[in-house]
Amino acid sequence: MFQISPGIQQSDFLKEPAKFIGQDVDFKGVIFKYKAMGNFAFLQVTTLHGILQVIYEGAPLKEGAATHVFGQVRPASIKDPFISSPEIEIVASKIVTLSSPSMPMPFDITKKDLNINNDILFDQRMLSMRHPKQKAIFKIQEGLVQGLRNYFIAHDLTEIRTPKIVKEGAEGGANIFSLDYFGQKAYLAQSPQFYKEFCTGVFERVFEIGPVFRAEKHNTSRHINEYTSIDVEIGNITSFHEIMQFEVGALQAAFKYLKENYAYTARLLKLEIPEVNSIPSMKFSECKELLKTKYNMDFTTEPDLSPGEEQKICEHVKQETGSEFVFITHYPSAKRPFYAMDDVENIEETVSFDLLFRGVEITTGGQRIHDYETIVAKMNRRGMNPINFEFFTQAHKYGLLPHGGFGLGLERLTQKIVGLESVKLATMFPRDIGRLSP
Ligand code: AMO
Repeated sequence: MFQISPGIQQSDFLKEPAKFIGQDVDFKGVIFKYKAMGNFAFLQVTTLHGILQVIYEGAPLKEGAATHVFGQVRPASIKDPFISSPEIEIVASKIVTLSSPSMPMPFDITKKDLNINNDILFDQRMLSMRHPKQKAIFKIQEGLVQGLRNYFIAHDLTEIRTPKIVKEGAEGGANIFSLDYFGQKAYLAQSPQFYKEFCTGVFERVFEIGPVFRAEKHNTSRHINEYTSIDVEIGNITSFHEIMQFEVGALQAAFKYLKENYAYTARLLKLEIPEVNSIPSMKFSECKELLKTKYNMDFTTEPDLSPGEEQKICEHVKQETGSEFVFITHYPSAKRPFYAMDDVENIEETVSFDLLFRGVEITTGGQRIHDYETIVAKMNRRGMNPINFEFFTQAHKYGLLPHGGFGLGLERLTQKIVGLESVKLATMFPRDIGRLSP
C-alpha cells in the first residue's frame, strides 16, 4: 500500500514564461503548428496556459503530437500576437513525442482563422474547439462566469442547485420539453424560477448557474434549446430598481475581471469589453412610442419587443448616450409570467425589466408577487389551476420576503461580448431543432 498525498504538478514557467529568460525549462504541450525553415523549425506549442513559440533543430515532428519539450528561454525573434507570451521563445535541445495522431485533421486547424462552415464546426466540435480562437470563446465564457460568481459571493448570495426534471413549467408557453417520468408526466425545467423564489425564504439571497431547457421549434441566431441560465434572486428588496442596480454592479465586476485575467484571450479575439458605469433605462411604453416616431415602427399594440425593435432601440441608445446596454422596464402584465408583480400605479404593467445589449435581450428580471392571496388571484385570472402550483404557493402561504431577481443568458452574453453572429457559436455543444449531437 502507498499513500496518496494532495497535489498535481504545476508549472511556474507556463504561468509566467517571460520571467524565465536565460533559464533551462521543460514543459508539455501539443504541437499546433510546425513550420520547417531549412535546417530548423518554428513550432507553436499549445500548453495548459497558452501557446508558446519553440525553435527546434531535429527530425521533423507531427502537428497534433503531444510532446515534452526541453530547452532554454530567450527573448523572441518574431513577436507574433497569436502566441500567448510573444516576448519569449524556447530554443529546444530535445523534444520527446508522448503520443502522435494516426490521422490528419479533417480540416486545416493551423490557420489563424478556422473558416469552416458551422455544420462542420459543430459536427467536429471536439476537434474544431482545439483551434485557439474557438477555445478562446469558452475561456471568455469561463471568465464571465467566474467574475459574476465572485461578485455574487462577495454580496452574500448563497449558491443553490435546483432540479432540472420538474412537475410544472415555470415560464408558461409552449416551449417546454415533456418526458415520461416512470409513468408520470414531467418536464425539463425552463428556469429555476420557483426554486430560487422559495430559497429567498431560506437564504434571503441566492444564485444558480445551470442548464435550462426551452423547446424552441424555430432555428434562429438567438435561440438554443439548452442554455446556461445565470439566475439571481434577492429578498428584502423595496423596489425592482435594486435588482437592476445589482445587475449593473455584477456586469461591471465581470468585465473588470475579464480585463484583468483574460488579456491574451481578449487580444486574440480582438474583444471590445464594454465599460459599464451606469446603464440607461426607459419604460416599455416610451420605447414603443420612440420606435413609432423615430423609426416608423408601429407595433404599439404588441405586448413585447420584436428582435428588430430591440436592435433599433439599442442603436438609438448608443447614439444618444454611448451605452451599449439599455434596461427596458414596465413590460405589459399580459406578456409576463404569473409570478411577476404588477405595478400598483398601473396594474396593466409589471415592475419588471429586460436588459438589452448590442441589439439583443440578455436578461429578464423584476419584482415578484410575495403575497399568497395576490398570487392565487392572478393564477385564477389567467385560468391556471392553483392546486397544480401548491408546492410553489406554500412558500407564499407561510410568508415570503418581498423579493426579486433576474435570469441572464450566459450564451447570449458571451455571443455579444465576443461579437459572434449566432448564440450557437457561443455554445460548446449547441442543441437546436436539428442538432442533438455531439
Ligand atoms: P426569460 O425566459 O426571459 O426569463 O429568460 C432569461 C434569459 O435567458 C436567455 N434565454 C435564452 N438564451 C438562449 N436560448 C434561448 N432559447 C433562450 N431563452 C431565454 C435570454 C433571456 O433574457 N425566470 C425568468 C428570469 C427571471 O425573471 O428571473 C426567465 O427565465 O438571455
